[in-house]
Amino acid sequence: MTRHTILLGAPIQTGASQPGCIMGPQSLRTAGLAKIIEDLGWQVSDRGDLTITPQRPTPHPNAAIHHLAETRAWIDTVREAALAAGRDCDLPVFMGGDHSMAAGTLPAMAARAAEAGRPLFVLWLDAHPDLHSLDSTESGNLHGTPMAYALGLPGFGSAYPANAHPLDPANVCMMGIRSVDRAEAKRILETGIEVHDMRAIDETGVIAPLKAFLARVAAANGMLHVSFDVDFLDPSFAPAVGTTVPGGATFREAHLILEMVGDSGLATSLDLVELNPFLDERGRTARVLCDFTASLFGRRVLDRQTRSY
Ligand code: Z70
Ligand code: MN
Ligand code: MN
Ligand code: MN
Repeated sequence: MTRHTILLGAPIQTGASQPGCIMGPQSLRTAGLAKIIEDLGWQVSDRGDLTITPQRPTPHPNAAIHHLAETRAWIDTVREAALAAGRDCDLPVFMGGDHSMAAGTLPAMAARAAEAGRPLFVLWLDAHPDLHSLDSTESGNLHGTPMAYALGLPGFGSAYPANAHPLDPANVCMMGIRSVDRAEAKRILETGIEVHDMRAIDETGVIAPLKAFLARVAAANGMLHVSFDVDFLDPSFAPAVGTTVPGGATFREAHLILEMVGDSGLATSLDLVELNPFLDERGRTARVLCDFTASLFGRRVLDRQTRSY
């Protein structure tokens, strides 16, 4: 049976440090994302871009926070539309937008998994753990908060919607992490989240930890959400991101990860976030993201007779 994907644009940029992510979904479309997935045998529907209505500013005791009202409105809008897309296809692709989008997609996919009676697992590919709360963020950039919120951690008050389906930290696997603030490091220890920082990846490679994680997802009959932040990648070949952090994943590491996830057949949703086309060089970052998405959707250099995972 033909599998079906829905592309959904969330041109949110209020959570980032600088504007530009508003163009993310259009850049991915321009790079041919729909056709690339169609050519791999999938049925593709593009639901276009979500919008929010203008918001009145909301004050918050943490004065560093900016664009709280808009970001909150985006979270509500994204969550509802993401849940619908999750119900309506096999593997929705949420095209950001900055990573605050995941404060909508993660709870939506958790709700979707709860409906299906399955646990939700999350593969988090990012330079950052995004484990700030509204109380702890010092930059005030709300793209630094979605994972803490999705886990149901404290420090959000009622400024973000109540999270009815908090993620189990034991079901989260982070790779590529190389920029962690003090409050975030504390939360990594407290929650026990599996974090493969860049040093760990240099020491062990990506294959062993990813195989082990995918085996856990399969054993639990879990759903698997992949949240892909452009800054996971090394900025030398993926420059279109506001917060470049040196020492990112190589082209080959990222391909391998998404091919392995694709081979596993376990992925049930994907975020593509933080693409800032204003900072791109001749569309190369958008193209690279399309390549990695193709790997997840089954593109291979050669079919393999035997697979070791
Ligand atoms: C830092 C902060 C961040 C993404 C940058 C960085 C957060 N921890 N997240 N880019 N995706 O400002 O809170
Ligand atoms: Mn991020
Ligand atoms: Mn529910
Ligand atoms: Mn990041």
